Amino acid sequence: DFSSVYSKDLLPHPDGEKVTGSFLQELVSILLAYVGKTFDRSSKVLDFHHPHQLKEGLEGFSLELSDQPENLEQLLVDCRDTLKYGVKTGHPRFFNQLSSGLDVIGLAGEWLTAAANTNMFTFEISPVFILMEEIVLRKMQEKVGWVEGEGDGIFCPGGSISNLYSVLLARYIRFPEVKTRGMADLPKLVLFTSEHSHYSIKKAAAVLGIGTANVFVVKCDERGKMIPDQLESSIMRAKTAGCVPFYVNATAGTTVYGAFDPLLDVADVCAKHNLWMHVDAAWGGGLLMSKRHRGKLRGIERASSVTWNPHKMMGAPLQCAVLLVRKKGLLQECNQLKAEYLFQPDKQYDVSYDTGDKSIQCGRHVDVFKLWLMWKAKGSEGYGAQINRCLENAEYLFNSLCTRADFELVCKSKPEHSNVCFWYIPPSLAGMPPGLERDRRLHQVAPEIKAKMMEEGMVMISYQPLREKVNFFRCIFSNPVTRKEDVDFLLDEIARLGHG
Ligand code: ABU
Repeated sequence: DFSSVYSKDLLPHPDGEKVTGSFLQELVSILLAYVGKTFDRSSKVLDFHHPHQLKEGLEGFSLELSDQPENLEQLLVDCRDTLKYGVKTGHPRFFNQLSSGLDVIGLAGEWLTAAANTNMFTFEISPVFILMEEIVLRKMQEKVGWVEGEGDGIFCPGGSISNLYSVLLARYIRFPEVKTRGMADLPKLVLFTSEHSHYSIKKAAAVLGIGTANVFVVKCDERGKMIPDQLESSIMRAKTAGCVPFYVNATAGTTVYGAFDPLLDVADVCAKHNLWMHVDAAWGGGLLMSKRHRGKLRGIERASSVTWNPHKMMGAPLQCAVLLVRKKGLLQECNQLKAEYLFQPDKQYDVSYDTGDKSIQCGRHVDVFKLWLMWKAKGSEGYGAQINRCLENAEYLFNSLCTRADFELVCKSKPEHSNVCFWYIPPSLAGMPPGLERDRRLHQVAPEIKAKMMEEGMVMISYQPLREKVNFFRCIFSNPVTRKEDVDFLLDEIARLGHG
């Protein structure tokens, strides 16, 4: 009973050791119960409440902060409730997001990271983590296919920031004066990305003062792959208009369709026009771990930079995202400001290990340890097998959808990644001819089913419209504990909820 115990009674209080141990043991019990429930198919994925309900407070769970300290019993109840009203993203029936799963070794890594509570900017305070970062980044560069001796990188707070770095570096290498003089003296820069690429490329253009209007959006084929001829003609059009192309983003694993741009063709176009080639493999990068699937990223070795998020397909706990850069030293040159209070050149060790000035951040969370630990636990082979399992589930779903009359695939061809996109066709729309009225009604089906699904809480999948396509479901497999029975459950649930 912790009802008369307060945080002041914990360590470093001189008598705090025992009570600290008991408190943390109690917390671990709560976390273990949560981990157990996460893997239990009979437990809910979520216990949905509207924002106003959570804000008003539920059964003694108040989000409000008080002036007086609350006792540790209350804090433990709050911890339990925080998990209770959250979403179990590691549940085998959570198909909603690219990042999912609850890897026990990854979790252990995250706990250790929190206990160490240090900062990645200097070797001085993160000696082990800095070296781990170097080793993990080198391993990832090897997987990309860069030769020994080239390659650099950094762990970033998410793929959008990695993509932002790539635009920053591409601009800097071409116009290094931008670092001191800003954009005023630069010509009209333009960059290229496909219509299915992630919105963070446009966001990077906005943040870096290039402007979203200077992002040329290149057309894709029906599978969502960039069309190289369209890229070439966009570049020519930009040049004719007096703009200066400097950067192309190709996507390896688009967010919705999971499409892979033809990287070799894009690399040829970039080489011809002397453009920086970035590959946003935030989602698709994980496939590099699989001998069976890595060929889908052929050409990535010709990229100048690569975004790769291990918190997606590799199941590392959020967040764990990487930018890899082919040219060694460029990150440092582009971003360093040599703050004297932090990066003193006269320290007693090799200060090239003070990697913090490569970053646009100052404080940087330790994201490497959990991945390093997971990689050790699985080995590269084990990681490959995990990726294969996820893609096998996607193929199983695709095959199941092919046999069912109440569902319709968005892309008729076998998925390249683990995204499977489809419509549910309720009996009221079965046999209805294609046209505006059918589209109008079909557009409402997925959101209505999703709303009911969230109220019941037994499974979770996302939906979206895409260009001319009305709302459809997107199922993602990145959780290795998901099995075929979960796929069957998903389809049966959608049909049950949508049948009415
Ligand atoms: N950064 C893209 C993640 C989007 C998704 O999980 O659907």
